[in-house]
Amino acid sequence: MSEAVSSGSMIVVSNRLPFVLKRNEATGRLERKASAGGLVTAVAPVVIQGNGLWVGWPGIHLDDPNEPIPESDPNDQTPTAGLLSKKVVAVHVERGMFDSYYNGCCNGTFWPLFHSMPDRAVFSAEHWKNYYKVNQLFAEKTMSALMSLILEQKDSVATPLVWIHDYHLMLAANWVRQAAEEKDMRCKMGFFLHIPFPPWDIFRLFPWADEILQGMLGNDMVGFHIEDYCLNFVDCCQRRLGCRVDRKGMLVEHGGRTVRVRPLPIGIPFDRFVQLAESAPRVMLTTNQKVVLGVDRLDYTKGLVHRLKAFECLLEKYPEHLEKVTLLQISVPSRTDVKEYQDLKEEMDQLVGRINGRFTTYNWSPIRYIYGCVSQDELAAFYRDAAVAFVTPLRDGMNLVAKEFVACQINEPPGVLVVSPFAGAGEMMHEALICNPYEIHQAADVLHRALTMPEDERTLRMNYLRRREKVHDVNYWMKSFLKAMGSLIEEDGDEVLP
Ligand code: GDG
Repeated sequence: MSEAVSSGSMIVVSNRLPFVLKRNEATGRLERKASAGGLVTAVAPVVIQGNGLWVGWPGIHLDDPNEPIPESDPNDQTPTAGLLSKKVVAVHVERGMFDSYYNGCCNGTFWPLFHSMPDRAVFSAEHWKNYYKVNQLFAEKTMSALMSLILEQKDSVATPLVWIHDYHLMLAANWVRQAAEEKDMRCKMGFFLHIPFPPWDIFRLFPWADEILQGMLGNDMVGFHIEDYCLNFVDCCQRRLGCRVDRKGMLVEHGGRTVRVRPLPIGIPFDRFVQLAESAPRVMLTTNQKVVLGVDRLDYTKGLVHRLKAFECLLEKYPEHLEKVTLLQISVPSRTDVKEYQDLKEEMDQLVGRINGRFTTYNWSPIRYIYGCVSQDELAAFYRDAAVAFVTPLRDGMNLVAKEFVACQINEPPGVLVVSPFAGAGEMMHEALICNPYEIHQAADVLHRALTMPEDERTLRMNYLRRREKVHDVNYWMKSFLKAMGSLIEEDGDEVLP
């Protein structure tokens, strides 16, 4: 599939830049550390080709915020290699304020609340104040980026596009819009939420819910992974703000404007994962054992404790799997300075120890637990050689692991995807086995079914799953966004209206 092309230059605004800055201890110089995520892979080329800009936090607190951002290393092969430092706008935030905004409000409030886990959410006026201020800072930087872009391209007739990402920046749009209007500058604004948008009954718990909705409605288009999240959002706008809405057309009227709401399910760089799977060496445990694979950030939304218990239940209920099946769980450390995440790590360590202590024999342990990050090559090899991917979040916006697994399933006969219905991926990947992670016994039954599924059924299901993900890859997602914004240039050069 050809790459997406935007009619106007794009300014991407995200909490983090598409790379982080690290200080080289030996030289004292700043260096870029690349990020290899699918989002960056799809979006960076559009920003670079269209001479756009990227606004975000550089991942480091600098004593001198004017210290220049380094250019990429000449050997850099990643998608952001061509992103010149003059096209990068770093948002520097004072350490205490950043901590309150990021750990406090984003990860302590919005993350659990939007994943429908309100008991874990902390509502603090102080954190909210800092969230507000940081969003203002991002909006100011975005505004100056927009001005410089318009000055640079003053002869261009195309309207620039501002694309704001995720729950960190739900308030930024209105400030940008108002400033642009005051200065008589044209721009289109879009927002995409990578996590679920919760139902009204959960969302209304947030004390400053009006401001969030108004902030999101500052955009021309608001995108979510799936239709359910769109409908939740539309519902909240109607019930909380009293907006006129059109559920069928997914439109919300607010402040004399009509905002489009669209499901835009994210995809993965499918072909890149296939290539990785084709070239990655074998890394599996032993040839006569089946591997059930789990890959997640260590996060309470991912259902890791439930998963281990379901696997334990499988070994109890179906002893034929003893010494034949291993759960390989890769848990990437995440938000390690937050107590809840430290507690989860402790709970996982104990559970792995208890289950292994209970079942281990002299030549087999039921669980291999990696607390750390593996390389993309290794990851692709694990995806390729696993018999089952056991993707069981309690709640998840989409879940890219499920998609990456099917892309890497190039062996004949293939393995089986088991996915939770509470992930966006569970909603879209119809040929996977669906498993409710809260029902431990049923989850064990589904896992048994996956491990004993006949080859022809595995092949049939996997072929459909792979076909869908290949077509609906991350570049398709990028195009869908541009199309929803009326900014996609089709191959024949025409703009596609929303
Ligand atoms: C948010 C939403 C939504 C994991 N372990 C390793 C590794 N990974 C990579 C995977 C995958 C990514 O991390 C995880 O993506 P998920 O989608 O599963 O989850 P979140 O990080 O929570 O992402 C989510 C997503 O945004 C996109 O919109 O799907 O719902 O929560 O790409 O490959 N990569 C490497 N080593 C590892 O050990 N190299």
